[in-house]
Amino acid sequence: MAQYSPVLNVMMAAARKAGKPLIRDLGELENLQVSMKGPSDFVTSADKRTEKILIDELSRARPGYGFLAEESGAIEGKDRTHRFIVDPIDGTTNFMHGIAHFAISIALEREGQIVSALVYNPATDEMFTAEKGHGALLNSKRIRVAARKTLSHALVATGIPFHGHGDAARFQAELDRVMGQVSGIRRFGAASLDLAYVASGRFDAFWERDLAPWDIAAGQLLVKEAQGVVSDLNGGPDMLDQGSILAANDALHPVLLKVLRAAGKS
Ligand code: 2AM
Ligand code: CA
Repeated sequence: MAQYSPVLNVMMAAARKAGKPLIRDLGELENLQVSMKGPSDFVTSADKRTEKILIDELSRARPGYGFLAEESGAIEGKDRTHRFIVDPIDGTTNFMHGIAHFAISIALEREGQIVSALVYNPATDEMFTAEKGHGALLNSKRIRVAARKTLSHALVATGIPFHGHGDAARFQAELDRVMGQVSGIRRFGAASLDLAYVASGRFDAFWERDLAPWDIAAGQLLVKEAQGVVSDLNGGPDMLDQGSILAANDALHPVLLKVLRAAGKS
């Protein structure tokens, strides 16, 4: 088989096209930090422009496919069996602050299953891709989750509930439990990249709650195809519906799930 399926090539070309102007924007955002006006309108328009480029490019190549996208919501297509799940800028807060840790995330859902996925950070030009049954790649090189099996050696990423959202007390309880047992915790602020980093063995694990489907649709396939294990935080397969996720290798996943569940009961 060729390294990428035709549809993944289409997705990659769309992400690269939409990503180019974001690099220019990042430079502009560094200047905007010190202006009184602030970067928020600028970011909103970058977000909308990025999503428009992605939807235009993807629909040109695959007319009829539907969409679920952060800015536009659900767009029904003539073809009811396919839709793209799109996050134009995941890690918007980082982007707004001129921090080069954000990504375009695109997943293709076929008959309810995610079959192709990419997470692309334009600032580092790292393109993480996966196709169901064909493994995961970073810039065309095969990736695998880390082999580390001891929890006390693990570097674990998470997301902190935002002001006014989610359950801060539950997160505190989870963090307390996990922090006491692992080697370190990271909070980088872009769920799609956290999952891509688990898939490529940089992080040993990642958990977060209150996420939207477009934050995790692509990243969860990257982890699975990199031979990792992904579940919602009840241990089931309903990450996209529940908005919670735990990703790790097959040794650490059950151990961390137990720790997080115990925290819920404390
Ligand atoms: P976003 O940048 O596309 O909003 C960080 O914990 C993760 O949560 C990111 O993937 C981020 O995606 C998502 N998120 C969802 N709602 C958010 C909000 N109100 N503020 C910051 N991040 C949010
Ligand atoms: Ca997002």
